[in-house]
Amino acid sequence: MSTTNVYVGLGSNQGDREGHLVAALEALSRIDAVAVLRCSSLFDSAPVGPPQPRYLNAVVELECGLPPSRLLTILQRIEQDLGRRREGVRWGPRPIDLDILLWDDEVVAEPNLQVPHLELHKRRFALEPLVELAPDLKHPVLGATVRELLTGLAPQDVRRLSANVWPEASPLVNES
Ligand code: A4P
Ligand code: MG
Repeated sequence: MSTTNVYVGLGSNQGDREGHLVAALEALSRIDAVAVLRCSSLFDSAPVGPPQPRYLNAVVELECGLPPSRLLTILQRIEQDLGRRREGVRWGPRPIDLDILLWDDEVVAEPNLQVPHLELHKRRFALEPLVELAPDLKHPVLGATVRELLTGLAPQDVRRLSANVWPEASPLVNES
């Protein structure tokens, strides 16, 4: 089975934010064709979009043997299982949001899935954790590395929390 390195962004700004991120990771690690390779630190970030509580964000690196559309379906099921309801508010508050940020150096352009994520290069809350994991990754459309994209961004309120806030039992424990 051929596998791909995939980067998934996690965000939560409702309820037990940390608990939701950990639960999402645990759900991902239970999927046969997915291996969780590495996790970033946690980042506390001001919301982008309408007024709402602050987010907890992170990025994980997966090894994935599934096609992109299949992983998207799985991510959406995990979001639902963790209480996500789609209420039509774009960028509104949510217990968990799982976005596919990068799929190796591939470009995916399907009606319901665009990778790289269309907002990735504008978002410090996604780029900061991604740069922590893989600063030299190239954005396959823009041609710049994720570190370069981050350097060019306007300041946003994104605060790195200590790397070891993940609970000990969690597969999210950062090995760095
Ligand atoms: N979709 C297309 N491409 C992708 C992709 N690469 N990954 C489609 C995941 N989904 C993708 O998403 C809407 C549709 O996007 C999905 O049906 C899927 O087919 P959604 O999760 O239902 O709705 P959404 O999340 O409200 O919309 P959107 O545009 O995906 O929002 P984002 O980009 O997820 O932003 N501020 C901070 N500080 N931290 C955050 O994490 N997150 C958001 C949500 C807003 N503000 C934030 C944060
Ligand atoms: Mg989303």
